[in-house]
Amino acid sequence: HGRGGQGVKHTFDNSFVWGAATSSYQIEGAAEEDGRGASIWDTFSATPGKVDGADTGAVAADHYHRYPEDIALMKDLGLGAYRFSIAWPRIQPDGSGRIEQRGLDFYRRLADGLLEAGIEPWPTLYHWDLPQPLEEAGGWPERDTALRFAEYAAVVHEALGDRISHWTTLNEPWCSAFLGYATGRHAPGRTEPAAAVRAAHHLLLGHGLAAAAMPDARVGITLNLSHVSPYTPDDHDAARRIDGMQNRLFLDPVLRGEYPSDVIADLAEITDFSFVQRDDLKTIAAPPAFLGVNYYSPMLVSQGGAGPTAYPGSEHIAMKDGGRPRTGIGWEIDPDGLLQLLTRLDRDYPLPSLYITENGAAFPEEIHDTGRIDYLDGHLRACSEAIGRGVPLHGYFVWSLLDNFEWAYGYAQRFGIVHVDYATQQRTLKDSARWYAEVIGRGGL
Ligand code: PNW
Repeated sequence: HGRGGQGVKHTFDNSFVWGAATSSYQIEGAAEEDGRGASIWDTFSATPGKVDGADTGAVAADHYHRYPEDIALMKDLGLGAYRFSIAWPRIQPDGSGRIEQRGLDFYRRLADGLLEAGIEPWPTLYHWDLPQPLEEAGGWPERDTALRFAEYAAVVHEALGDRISHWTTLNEPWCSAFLGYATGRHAPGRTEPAAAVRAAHHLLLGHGLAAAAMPDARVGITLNLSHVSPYTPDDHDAARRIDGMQNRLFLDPVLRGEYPSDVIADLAEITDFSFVQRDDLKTIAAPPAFLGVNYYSPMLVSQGGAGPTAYPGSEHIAMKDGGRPRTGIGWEIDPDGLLQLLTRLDRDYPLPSLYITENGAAFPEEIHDTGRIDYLDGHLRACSEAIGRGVPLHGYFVWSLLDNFEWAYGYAQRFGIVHVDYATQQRTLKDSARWYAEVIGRGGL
């Protein structure tokens, strides 16, 4: 600690990475092109009642065809880096074995176009589009899925390794495990708490095995973390539990090589962790090159919930309203929660470099999105403050570059700094994109 201090406010050094993020299923479309196989999100979004408006990612923002235009737009904004994800079913339509060259070629063209525009490509290997055949074999609750993921990672690394300097294995394994297998709000839509915990472990194992399968690569992982507070002084145990499931269940194995003992105890009636095999934690804890942090909103919790939640074993805990303003999707806005989270990470863990790999907001305004500018400005101030307090934060990616398929909300929720007219696929810069370009241009707020 000790860098900065009082005098240094809202400044980012020259090497700070200014980026924007997307993911494959949310923007690409072209779901049946060039040999792409089906993913769990194709299946899930085609199931009545799962996605608002019965929307699917079949066309999305048509980025698969429009990527040259999208790269040009990123260049105009002055982005230093672009975080995107690689669709596993484009590379291995069956989830293992056979490799689809046309899928690899697409990401090679994308990476080359970015490099030519002076933008660093930051691929994520898994942003939720599991090949459907692997779900049919049991999905992430099965250990074999982790082995298949490492096989896929090796294929992609072999093909693109010379172009990529920062790899991310997983995006938000909490969502994959607990929204996918506990609440069923996300694909594959299963509601099996014990399987969800196994999924969490096999996702983490997949991360570790993938990192080991990519020799000499700089490999990190992205977690969705939150700042969890008790609603009243009587709610400290509720906060401990939710912090355990949301944050420490993922942070501790990756950064310390162990599962938190209190979380294991909390889950005792659901699972005994016997799926953890010898050396798994060693594999998971191979030091990551960086930790990606996705932050949107804080959590305020109390005793007294009822029924199934995204937190197996914590069904008796309720999420409370902190009384702060909310974004269009209904998430509370609290930049201080990001500052608290970042300083807590620095205090409690041996940290590698940190990057905010997602932060942003959904608002209904089409072009004049002052709410989004305020949101981003507030959270960047929190980043700057954290850096001033010694947190090793080296970059920031806005979620999202483009309006896109917002999972269970479909196209109704728009996170883009660039507006997409889905009827014409026309892109229009929102005021927040112009604002962000100015921030990047001057290297800070
Ligand atoms: C993240 N939750 O998703 C994802 O990484 C993005 O793909 C997504 O578009 C973005 O945040 C905005 O939602 C989340 O319910 C989805 O806790 C849901 C939750 C958290 C993150």
